[in-house]
Parts: sequence; structure tokens; C-alpha cells
Amino acid sequence: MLLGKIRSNGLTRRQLLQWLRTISTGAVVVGPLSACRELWERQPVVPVESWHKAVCRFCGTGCGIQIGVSEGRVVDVKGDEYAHNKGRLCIKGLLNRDILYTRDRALYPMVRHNGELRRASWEEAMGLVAKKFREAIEQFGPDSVAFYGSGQLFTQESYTANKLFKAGIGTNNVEGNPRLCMASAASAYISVFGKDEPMGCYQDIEAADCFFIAGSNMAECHPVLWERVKDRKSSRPETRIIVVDPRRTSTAKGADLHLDILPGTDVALYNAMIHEFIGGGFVDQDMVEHYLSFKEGDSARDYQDLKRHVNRYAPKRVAATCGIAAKDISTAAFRFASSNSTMSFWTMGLNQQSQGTVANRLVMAMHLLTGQIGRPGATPFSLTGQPNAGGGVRDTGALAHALPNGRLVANPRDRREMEELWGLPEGQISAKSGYHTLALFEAMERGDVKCCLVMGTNPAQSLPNAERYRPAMDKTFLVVADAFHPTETTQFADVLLPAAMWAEKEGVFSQSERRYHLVPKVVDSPGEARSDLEILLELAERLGHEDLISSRTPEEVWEEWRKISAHSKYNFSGITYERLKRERGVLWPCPDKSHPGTCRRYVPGEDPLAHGNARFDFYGQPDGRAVVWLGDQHNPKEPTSAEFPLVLTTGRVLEHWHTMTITGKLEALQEIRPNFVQIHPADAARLGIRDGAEVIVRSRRGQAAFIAQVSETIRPGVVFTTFHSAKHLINRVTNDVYDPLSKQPEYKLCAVSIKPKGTTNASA
Ligand SMILES: Nc1nc2c(c(=O)[nH]1)N[C@H]1C(S)=C(S)[C@@H](COP(=O)(O)OP(=O)(O)OC[C@H]3O[C@@H](n4cnc5c(=O)[nH]c(N)nc54)[C@H](O)[C@@H]3O)O[C@H]1N2
Ligand SMILES: Nc1nc2c(c(=O)[nH]1)N[C@H]1C(S)=C(S)[C@@H](COP(=O)(O)OP(=O)(O)OC[C@H]3O[C@@H](n4cnc5c(=O)[nH]c(N)nc54)[C@H](O)[C@@H]3O)O[C@H]1N2
Ligand code: SF4
Ligand SMILES: [Mo]
Repeated sequence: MLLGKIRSNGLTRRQLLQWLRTISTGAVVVGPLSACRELWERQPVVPVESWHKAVCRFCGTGCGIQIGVSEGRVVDVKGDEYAHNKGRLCIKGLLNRDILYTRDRALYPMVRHNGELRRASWEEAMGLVAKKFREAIEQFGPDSVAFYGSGQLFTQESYTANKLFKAGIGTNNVEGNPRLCMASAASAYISVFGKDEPMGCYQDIEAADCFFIAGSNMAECHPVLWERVKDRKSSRPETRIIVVDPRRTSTAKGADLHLDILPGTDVALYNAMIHEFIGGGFVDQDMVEHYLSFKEGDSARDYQDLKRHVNRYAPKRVAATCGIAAKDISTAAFRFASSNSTMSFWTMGLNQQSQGTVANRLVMAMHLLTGQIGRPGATPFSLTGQPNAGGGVRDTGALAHALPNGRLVANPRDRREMEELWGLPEGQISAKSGYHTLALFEAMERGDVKCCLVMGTNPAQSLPNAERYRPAMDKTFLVVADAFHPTETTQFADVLLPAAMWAEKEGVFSQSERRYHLVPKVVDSPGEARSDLEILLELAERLGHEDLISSRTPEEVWEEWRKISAHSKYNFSGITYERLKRERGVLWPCPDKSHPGTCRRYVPGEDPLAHGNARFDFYGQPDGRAVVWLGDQHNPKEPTSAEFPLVLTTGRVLEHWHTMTITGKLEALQEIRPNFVQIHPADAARLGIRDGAEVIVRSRRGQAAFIAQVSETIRPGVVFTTFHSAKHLINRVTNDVYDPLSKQPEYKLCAVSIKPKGTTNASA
């Protein structure tokens, strides 16, 4: 497939071979590239002096890698055979070798004078940042400043930022891109189990007989895990793979059953599957009696209410809503419930909907009701997108409504506990939740937030309806810490702080299965770039919080954080820094130094925090019962119309990472240009659009130009593109409505028109 893509983008096989020749020996490449695996058997270009155990920079699979260093440079990488990925890496994993040495690294601090960013000293830049923050806090109060961070920062960095702003400055305005990414999964896990994060582990893959993959294109976005799913299928061909996705993705092509639903109709589908579980006698009555409670909105419900509720969702009734056949819904339900063990994976297709939390809760409910949970291979597993959205942001509580280890700002007892752990006077942590991401940018728009530190994220490209929020960034005193310049966001920076990248600084990531693991510093950063932790420590000092923010090295911060976790249901106090250096990561809970880590949470005998000897102890909930939430399918927030007759959905491709500040500069990927919009041949014919033609995609908010890719991989009525390219900025078009429960934006559906470039609006 990569070869296919490369050909269609004009890169010849010879060129590909030439590039592959520069990649080292022993690499085991997975994903669509595996077709040319033998091509990777090459000699390294430079002999390696030392190898260092680390973790891939990119996705939430969190593959272990070995970094080869020579003369102070990263010269090679290979998969770590002893890590969970057993030596495998995808193409992005291998490209970790090259990411530090591309053009446009931010090398020096810069300060804006008369509209232009000019080189400055750290002293001048940080002096100005501290002055502006201090002035805003004094004049307008602590809520006039904010931090906007990232699931790509290290845990130590997110933890320190969170503590500085919430405990030091006294504002809960701490947000980050995980709101755009994992918020719906987090809010569902918390409302169902009382605590965030998946309960299973990757080893469940080798024990599962049925995979239910919804709104996740694992083959491109978590390729090494997808390879494990495929291995399970090859070693046990009866294994079933069900994929729910409006597109026939590389993942869907590997499925036994593909439900190509209309975007935004997952809630109807899962209700229909529950209807079939009940009708088919697949409900585990022991679960219902002993381990579950039922809720709808603020009200308690029971199993009989659930039965009545799903009566309205018989497959025949929802088939038209979802745009699929009723019998496929029944087949999916039968396979899900009747297998020995079913493992679900989901990602943005579910999270990035205005009903994201409801859809997430229903997938969890499907597992709880059928008892497909807490056994090897049976688990509802939300895949984390970024390398550290879990451990960095969700676990440290670096979001506006949250506090560390699943505590909430709104809960007075949680605030008091954190005040005690952080040695603060009572009342120091504000009782007011901060602004969630879109509310934060709205507050900047109104002028209520005067200063914002943006670290490790590129909101001018990644926010929905991005054009709207650009003037807001312009108006705010914006401090941007980024490893690259220019980016869409550094254009709006008043101060640019050059950041050291992965492998130029040390820190801890945590991936989808709750595994904390260490990335060492193996080389120096270029120019005057500093680590994000150093930047935060200096800001703390200049704002007078050096006594509070007293842990000064990645190791000290980790040791502080690990001890804090001991007082929570996330207990990983047994994961010492020494263990992180020695082991290939450890899965929490891990309450003491000799504990090996936990594969399955909430299961007495496996999870050290689960008590008793019953099947489960859902200890996150006061009554020990997980909650099944009744939820209804709503109409789309932005229905299609005569003017905007198509549904736009957006996502990713294998080779590129987000806003392409990193991957867009890699020589190897120059020809992979995500400038296309996929459209079904029937829609294309009706609209007079030829394959390869330039087209304009337009919504009520804005428009962007693409090259049409006429293809049956997308269902009729839906068009797809990525948000990778700043030149083809689809976030001018996407909708900034969000899930009222999780506040996660709805990137996965809005109404658009698509027309050949040059035609007037009225003509098509
Ligand atoms: N190559 C690569 N890998 C990545 C990343 C990257 O940028 N590039 N980013 C990482 C990050 S941060 C994230 S969050 C993950 C995202 O990983 P994924 O969620 O797997 O990726 P997406 O392409 O955003 O969306 C997944 C699928 O959702 C489908 N979809 C759209 N609407 C709906 C719907 O209404 N219902 C259902 N069921 N499906 C729908 C889309 O067609 C798409 O195939 O990837 C991570 N891995
Ligand atoms: N239309 C549409 N939009 C989306 C999505 C979608 O599916 N569709 N997905 C959403 C999701 S799930 C996500 S996660 C977001 C991602 O959106 P962003 O977070 O905005 O995207 P990135 O390109 O990862 O931005 C990371 C920035 O950090 C910089 N950087 C890299 N390493 C470091 C470092 O160590 N320190 C610092 N300080 N900077 C560093 C990079 O140069 C880059 O500018 O996009 C969201 N936007
Ligand atoms: S699957 Fe994810 S973590 Fe593994 S090598 Fe690829 S990008 Fe890196
Ligand atoms: Mo994400």
C-alpha cells in the first residue's frame, strides 16, 4: 500500500530503494511496508558507538526502540527486541533516526518587535515572559493566564506545568491537545469505572478470539499493534475481526466484517448490538446482579429499563440511520458476544464526535453486559493517540477540570488532598474549573485570558474551525515553546522558546496499556534549545514559585510524582527511576518496588488494588459496581443540506504525524503529500469531479483546496481528508462544536460541499 501510494505520488521504486538503502540492518518493519521487508536489510551508514534503550517518539503504541549514537549524533535506530513490540517498528518508528536533523529547528529564543520575531537571549525572552505573566496575574487575577500543553510532553513536564499553574499561580487554566484526542475516552472510563485509563493490556491480543475495532484505523495509526492482531488471526484463522468505519481503510480491508456506517451513528449501532445481546440470551446475569449499576443522565436505572430502552434500537430500525444492513448488525453482535474473548479497540472515530462519551460508554457497556471483560483477551481497550496523552496529561490531571490521579477540581475532598500532598494552605487550589480547550481560545478571543504558554502543540493548525481562533491567538500574549519554527502557531508568538526534542532530553512516556517507560537524553539539543522542563522551572523561579517547584531534574520530578501516586487508585509508587532505567517499562498499578506491574485492572488476584475474591472489584466506584449508561442517538449537530450535501470526516495517513512540523521535513517522505480528498465515484460523477482534479471543500465556516481522489474506499455521501497539511488546511472547514460531556470537538463530521476549482458556488 505504501508502494502504491508512493507510485501514485510519483516516487519511483528506484527512488524508494535509494532511500531505503540508508536505513540500517536488522530493522523489522511492519505496516503496509512489510511487503518490502527485505529491502530494509542494509548496512548502517555510520558505525554505531553506543546503543540506548528508548521509546518511539510517535504514537501511543509506545514501541521500544534502541537508539544508535555516534559522535554525539543519532545515527541509527532499531526496534527493541526485548520490548513489547519485539523489535518491530513502523516507518515512523524507523524515521526517529532522522527527525532531529531536519530543517527549521528552532535554535534561539525570539521576541517580537514591531511585528517581527527577532533573535533574543534566554534572559531577555524569559524576563519578558515572566513580566507579562506577573502583570496579568496582578492586574486581572490568576485566571487571566493559561497553559496549553500536549500529550507529547514528558510526564515530568506536564506534571510540573500542572503544579505550577494550579498550586503556584492558583488557576486551573491548564489544558492541552489531549482534549482534542482522548477526552471522550477519559470521561467515559471515569463515568463507567470511576477511574480513567484502559483496564487491559497488549497481551490480551494474543488471547482474543474476536476483535471489535471501531473508529480506529490501526493499520495506519497503531501499525505495530495491528500487526499483532493480524498475527493472532494468522495463527488462529477462526479469529474474527469486525471493523466499524465509514471508510474501507487498510484496517477494514483486514476485517471479516466491515460495517461502513454513516459518520456519527455509532450510538444507534451499539444500542442495536445490545438489543441483540438481550434478544439472543447473551447477557451475563451474574454481571447484572453483582457487578453493574445502571444510569441515565442523573437518574438511577435498572436492567429492565435498559431492555425497554434498546427496544427502540432493533437492527431493522437503525439500519437506515447507520446506512448498513440489519443482518450485519446482528452478525456483529453475535460474534462479539459468542466468542471466547472479545477485545475492542477504538480511537478518534468514536472520541471526536459530539456524542463521543456516549459512544465510548456503550462500547464499555457491551463488554460489561456480555461479561467480555477482565479475562485474558476480553477487554474494552481505548487506544491512546499520542505517546504520552495517558501518563503525561490524563494521569497527572493536566486538564482544566482535573487534578492528579483521577481527582477532580469540582470535588472539595480531592482539592484538599492535593493541597496536603503539595504542602499548600487550604483553599490554594481554586474551586473553579479552568477553561476547556475551545473555551480557552474563546476566552482569548474575548480578551479574558491575557497570556498563554503553548508547549508542544500547534493549535493554529489543529483546532477545529481554526481560522476563528487565529485572531484570538494574535490578541493574546502568546509564548510558544516549539522544536520548530516557523509553524502555523509560531506565526502568532510574541515570544518563541526553542525546545529540545525527544532524545535531546530525558523523560517518561506512558502508552495505551498504562506502561510507564523512559526516554533517555542521548544527544545535545541544537543551538540554544532547552528542554520544556527547564523552561517551566525557569518560569516557576521567575514567578517566585521555586520553593513549590523544587524538584529540578527529570529524576527528582519523577520521584516526587511516583510518591504522590501512592495515595491514589493509580498507585505506581513501585516504579522507581532505577526500575525505569533498567526495565522495558512497567504497567501500573504497581504499589511496591518488587511488584511486577498489572496486566488486568479490577480483577482480584491480578490487580493489587482489587479486594475480595469475587470476579471483579470495580473499586473506582463507591459501590464497587461499574455503570452501564443508557444513551440515545441524537441527530447530527450539522445536518447535510442542499448547499452542503456531503459529510466530511477527517483523520490521518500512515506516514505523517499531525501537523507535519516533523514528518513534513523528512526527505524520505517528501513525495507523500496528504493533499487529497477522497470521494466516492458516484458522488464524483454527479458533481462532475475527475480523479486528480483540483477541488474546493467548503463548509459554513471556510474552505480549502485539495486534489480529488475518486475511490470506492469511502462510502457514498461522505468525503475524507487529513489535517496534516497546512497548505490544505481542513481545519478551516471543520466544526468547533463539541461533546457536552467531554468537551472534545467533533472533527469527524460536518456538512460540506465539494466543487471543481474555478466553478462558482451556484454552478454545482
Ligand atoms: N500515522 C499516524 N499515526 C498516528 C497519528 C498520526 O498523526 N499519524 N496520530 C496519533 C494520534 S494523536 C491519534 S489520536 C491516533 C488516531 O488514530 P485513529 O483514530 O485510528 O485515526 P483517524 O484517522 O483520526 O480516525 C480513525 C477512523 O475513524 C473513522 N471515522 C470517521 N468518522 C467515524 C464515525 O462516525 N464512526 C466510526 N466508527 N468511525 C469513524 C475514519 O474514517 C478513520 O478511519 O493516531 C495516532 N497515530
Ligand atoms: N481535522 C482534524 N483535526 C485534528 C484531528 C483530526 O483527527 N482531524 N485530531 C486532533 C488530535 S487527536 C490531536 S492529538 C491534535 C494534534 O495536534 P497538534 O498537537 O497541534 O499537532 P502536532 O503536529 O503534534 O504538534 C506538536 C507541536 O510540538 C512541536 N514539538 C515536537 N516535539 C516537541 C518538544 O519536545 N517540545 C516542544 N515544546 N515542542 C515540540 C512540533 O514541532 C509541533 O509544532 O490534532 C487534533 N486536530
Ligand atoms: S507503531 Fe507507533 S510507537 Fe510503534 S514505531 Fe510506529 S509510530 Fe512508533
Ligand atoms: Mo490525538
